[in-house]
Amino acid sequence: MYHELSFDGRSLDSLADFPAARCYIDLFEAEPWLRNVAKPGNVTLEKYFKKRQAEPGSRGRLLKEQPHRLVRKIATIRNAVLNLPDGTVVVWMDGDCVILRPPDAEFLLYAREHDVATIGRGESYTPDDAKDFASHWWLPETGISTFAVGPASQTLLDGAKAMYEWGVYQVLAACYKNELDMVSRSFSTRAPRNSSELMKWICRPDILGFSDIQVIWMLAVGMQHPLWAPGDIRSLLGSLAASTLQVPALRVGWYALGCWRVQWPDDRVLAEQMQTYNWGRAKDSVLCPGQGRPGVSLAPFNIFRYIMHRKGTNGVLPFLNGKGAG
Ligand SMILES: [Mn+2]
Repeated sequence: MYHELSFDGRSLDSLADFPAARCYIDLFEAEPWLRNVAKPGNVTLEKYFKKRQAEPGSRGRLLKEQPHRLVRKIATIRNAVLNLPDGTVVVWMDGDCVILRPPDAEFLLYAREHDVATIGRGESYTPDDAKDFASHWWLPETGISTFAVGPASQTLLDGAKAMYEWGVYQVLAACYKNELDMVSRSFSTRAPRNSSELMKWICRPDILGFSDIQVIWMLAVGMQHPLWAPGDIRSLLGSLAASTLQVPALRVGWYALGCWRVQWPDDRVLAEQMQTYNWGRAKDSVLCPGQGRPGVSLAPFNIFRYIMHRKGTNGVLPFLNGKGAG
């Protein structure tokens, strides 16, 4: 069990609440770099938000506490992925997830065959003319993510750490250095056709940022885009891009959460859970098993058969007010 007692300044006695855990890892002791990022007033983060908030139309959409909080999720996953034997499957579930079934052979096979896999959100985020690029525009919903431990997933998580420490800021600095003016207004729905257009896309405030969704997108999707091939963008991002690009063929998988009724019409457990499921923004962008395209790996099953990401309502952890952050 990961805990944050040293950061909270609380004693180990509090762990008596969780007697079932086999071992206890203090996240801030196991990942010492975390203290600096999670600390309010971090200089790099302050510089980032100062730049972003000066952009026209920033409308307070930048949550300043986001990196301090969400980096803990990345640090926890990284600690597991960097310390477990190769081939181990690490499953991340947000506190607003519920487990419907234990992982079985089908689930584990898919998870093991992909360095990283998360829920995919499809079409509504895909540029109008980029349907054939498919997953280059899918948005990860990282409430449920799996990692197959090995050099590729370990490099990915090192990249995620770097993104929080300096990478996101460095990318933004590169955006400004390129005089990509009107960064916040470049909401083209046309797919980038060259590295300069891709850079513009990547500078968008909804694409580049400190939510774990944005960080994982950048590393697992954005930087895997063919337009990142050796060229000016690569040199702009320096060692961050270089280290992630060195991962030979990061195997990215996507979990589907649509069409559950078609696939498992008699699944009562799932049907019951789905009645209370809050689709929210998901309803227009879910993918169904079997919707994969050439070069895109979409899991052959609905992830909700095993785990449901309830997005903001009580899951394995109750939220005090019944509402979480999603
Ligand atoms: Mn969640």
